[in-house]
Amino acid sequence: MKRKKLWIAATVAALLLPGSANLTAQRTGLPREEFAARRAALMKACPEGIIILFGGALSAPGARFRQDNDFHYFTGCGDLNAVAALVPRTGRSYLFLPRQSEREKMIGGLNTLERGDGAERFGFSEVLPSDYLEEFLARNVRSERRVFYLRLSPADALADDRWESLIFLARKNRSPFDDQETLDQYRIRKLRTNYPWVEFRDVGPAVDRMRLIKTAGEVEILRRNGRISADGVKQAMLATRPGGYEYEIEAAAIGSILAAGAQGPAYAPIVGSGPNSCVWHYDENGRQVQDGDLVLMDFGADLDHLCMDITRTWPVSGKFTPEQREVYRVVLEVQKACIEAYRPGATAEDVRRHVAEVMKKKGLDPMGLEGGFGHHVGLSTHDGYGGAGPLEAGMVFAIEPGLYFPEKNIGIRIEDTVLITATGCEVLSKDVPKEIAEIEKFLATRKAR
Ligand SMILES: [Mn+2]
Repeated sequence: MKRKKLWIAATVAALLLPGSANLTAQRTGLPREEFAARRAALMKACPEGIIILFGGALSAPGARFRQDNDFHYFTGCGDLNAVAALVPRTGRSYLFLPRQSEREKMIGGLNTLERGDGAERFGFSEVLPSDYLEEFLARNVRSERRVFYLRLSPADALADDRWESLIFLARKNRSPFDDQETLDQYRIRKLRTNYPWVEFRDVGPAVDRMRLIKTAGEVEILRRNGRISADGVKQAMLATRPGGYEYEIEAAAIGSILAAGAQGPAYAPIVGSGPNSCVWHYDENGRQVQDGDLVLMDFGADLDHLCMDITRTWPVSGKFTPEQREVYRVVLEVQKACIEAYRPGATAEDVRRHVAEVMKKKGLDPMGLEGGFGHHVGLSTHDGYGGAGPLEAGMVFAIEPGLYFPEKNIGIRIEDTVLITATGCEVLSKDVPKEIAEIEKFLATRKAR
């Protein structure tokens, strides 16, 4: 009996020891100095009052918690129910977290408050319990200018940018019993009720401006993600066989990225065979794949909170039919011409013009396809405001032209994620075969099963 008690005590101690804190440790590829530098830059952009950033409060059922993108960007902290407060006048940053019960600590591990290493790990001036947050604001709002900077813009999500999230919210609200306010709306309303004389400003534009241009540290993670995700798509190609299922193709890619250290996919993987290749965001992935089908796979990993977005289309048989080949070639030439035109200073119109010139020179009918900007990629797969202004070095874009002919079961999309460099762009997802001959050669290496 005594022995058993000792064993339990030892187990509890092991769970509570600092050495076992990796139960809640965040795999972030960036050093604490980068998060501290981002906070300093945000305080420079929003120099008055108090900046308040809220972290995620709930984890999706059955899924690992993924921190709110904006919160992650400025803290690196992956704990639930966290709030950060930055005071630009003093340059100090504070992290607020709930105290945990012994039971919570045992089941889920310690949060940063209980571990007591918030300064060391994330560079915060102080880590304080959440029940002190109201008093903190009350105390500081007196000495600071009466301004609160917080996110008044919509929150983004793993796969959706701010404006897409807004659209999905509008769709949800169509149903009269699903139209409750969001957590952000509640937080804003509560702060406005408690501090009606304070001026509220949106921190969103400053945050987006920073997130748009990737740092050297982020570029390294994105390059690694490009390699990992490319390998995932290659494994999926090799797993493709007539009579197999779309989900087997998905499984090969997921297994590959997880084994390489990614946290998961950057969005619900799309594996559309035959008619499903024509549904842009098809993600049921349940159909049996037939000989003669095309498979369109849109896939990328989420690595250390940075996403990758790749699409390839390949023939199940290993050889494109002449009709598939003809459409493929058009999409490929448009995609390559886009990549050629992506460089600092280029506008969507510049890309469109270049694509039109290339197609004319090659004597190809673009079948209605035009070049232009895809979408930004970053902490969210669809990142930022979308491509309005000219390109700048450090931006990361997905280029994803596609042609869809449902009456022929031909849907072809080719997508790469590229980094804008000083002189052009670097294709982060270049390791997946893209030329017709390369694809056919690679598929020929599949093992017979
Ligand atoms: Mn995309």
